[in-house]
Amino acid sequence: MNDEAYMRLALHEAQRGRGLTYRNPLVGAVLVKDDQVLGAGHHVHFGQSHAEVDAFNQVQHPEDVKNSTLYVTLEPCCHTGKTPPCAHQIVDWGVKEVVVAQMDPNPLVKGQGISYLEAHGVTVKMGVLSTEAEQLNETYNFYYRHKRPLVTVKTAQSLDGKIALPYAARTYLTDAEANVMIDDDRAEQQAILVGSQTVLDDDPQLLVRQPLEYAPVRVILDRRGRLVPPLRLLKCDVPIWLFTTNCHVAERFSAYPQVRIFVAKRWPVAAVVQQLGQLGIQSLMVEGGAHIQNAFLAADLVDQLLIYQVFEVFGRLSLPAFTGPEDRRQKFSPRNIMQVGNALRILAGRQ
Ligand code: AOF
Ligand code: ZN
Repeated sequence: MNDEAYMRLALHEAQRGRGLTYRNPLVGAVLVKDDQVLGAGHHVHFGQSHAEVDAFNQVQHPEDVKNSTLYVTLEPCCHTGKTPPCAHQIVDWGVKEVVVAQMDPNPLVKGQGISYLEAHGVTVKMGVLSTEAEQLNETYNFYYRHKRPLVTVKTAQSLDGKIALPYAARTYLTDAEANVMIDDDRAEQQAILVGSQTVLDDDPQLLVRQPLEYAPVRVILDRRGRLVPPLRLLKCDVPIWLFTTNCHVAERFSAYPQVRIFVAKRWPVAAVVQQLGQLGIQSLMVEGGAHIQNAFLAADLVDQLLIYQVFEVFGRLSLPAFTGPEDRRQKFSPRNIMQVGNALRILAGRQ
């Protein structure tokens, strides 16, 4: 078999970590000698074995690894994180050649893993199926390249772009089937953000129905400090990060250890996104309301739009998906379009 075939196997292995690696990438590795697979592995879980080590652990006779070729979807690490550096172990095992799909954009690695291997006599071949490997960890790559989370603005809207009927307490647009998909979309995020008006109007919980080891952090933008307990948000322990300019807010929430308050003189959305990035958040879904969504557009911070379009027309007095003082025309390209329940689910990416 050729390099691409073994790398495809490594990419396939990587998928086995889906949903378990949290802020770490999905990584797969295959050890090969004399056209025989000695072992295949994946990054098992956040804080646990990296793919290279998992592959090594699958090998029946570890002495066979000497002079073998390692196919790995991400550059081997060279730092001590929660596990020891893979590059050092690869050299110790006597691997002859390492074929890498993608460089690790994490500044702790970023080429240093490759340099270490080469400096210790290991041949390194780069770029085999790099596009496929990049796609596997889109958010991880985006986060380290742009130093901020990938922002997705999600709306459920009518054909005329409205999100709520006038004077209604709460407008339900999507049906049960679409809501399951919306829940899956949420589950893939590390944080979800809404404004205080949405909390006041809907009293949402912002939870994911399926049990998750790392539920998305609930980010609330309450710049004026209008929210006061009790709130349904406070009924569970999933972290809430509340951004406000009102220094009295902290006292109000002192009985709720899951609430972390961020106080500053101003919180433009760009500063919130920056702060979330500093806290390690790689993906953020903005779920309303209309003013906040518009503020993200105006700040040029919408990387993806996720629209659930239902086949209804609401009319002129209903609330549009984006409202605010600033207008901005921005082009998006379709990434994925499908019908789910009563809605057309449109994922569009920034052009
Ligand atoms: C690899 N192989 O399978 C993965 C790598 O805290 P740690 O020790 O788990 O290190 C996490 C970092 O290691 C992560 O941010 C990324 O740079 C790299 N991930 N590297 O050689 C793997 N998952
Ligand atoms: Zn590693």
